[in-house]
Amino acid sequence: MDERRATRISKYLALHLRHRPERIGLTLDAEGWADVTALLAAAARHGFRFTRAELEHVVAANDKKRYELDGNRVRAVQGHSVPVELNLPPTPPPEFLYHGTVRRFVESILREGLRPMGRHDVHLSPDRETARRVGARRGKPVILTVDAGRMAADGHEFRVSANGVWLTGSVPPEYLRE
Ligand code: HQG
Repeated sequence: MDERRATRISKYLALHLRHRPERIGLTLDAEGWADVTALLAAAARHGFRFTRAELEHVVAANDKKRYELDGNRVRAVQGHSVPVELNLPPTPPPEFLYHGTVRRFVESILREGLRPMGRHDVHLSPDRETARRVGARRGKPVILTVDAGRMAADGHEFRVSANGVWLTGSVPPEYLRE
């Protein structure tokens, strides 16, 4: 498939499986799953037509494995702003995790900690290179180190999404350094 079309479908999925299912009259269940037949029909009704084969290709080839298919169901594995219960088990994190951001946010982050902003959880990366890419979406990246081991020892819960993103509710400033 043409890479531009794959990206277009992926962005369409992100919008409707993470943020605004109601925009096309789609319903997600409590765990974020949408019925594939219903999704394809809703998209077509709203002027964007793609096939099940194209959906399968996008899910399989997606650079960050953002989506998962299970029979006739599809969902985003993380990144939601709509309420979903992904039922990921609490998992002990590595000693350090990383957060990629940009300079203009750093002062506020070091003062008030990392907050989930529009999403359910703060997203953390397992390595500096991934964090650098996350930060680079917004400008010259700045990488913050999160003392995840100490957070966990102090009772904070961590989960890891199917595509390797570490999730936690918030990161207080005392666990953060540049
Ligand atoms: C910042 C992408 C000021 C935070 C990526 C970030 C990731 C604060 C922005 C995933 C703050 C939120 C998530 C505070 C946090 N003061 N700024 N107290 N706390 N921020 O997009 O981590 O392509 O919601 O630094 O690869 O950038 O969508 O989070 O800049 O995995 O699959 O507020 O999104 O994945 O932005 O990215 P986001 P993120 P996908």
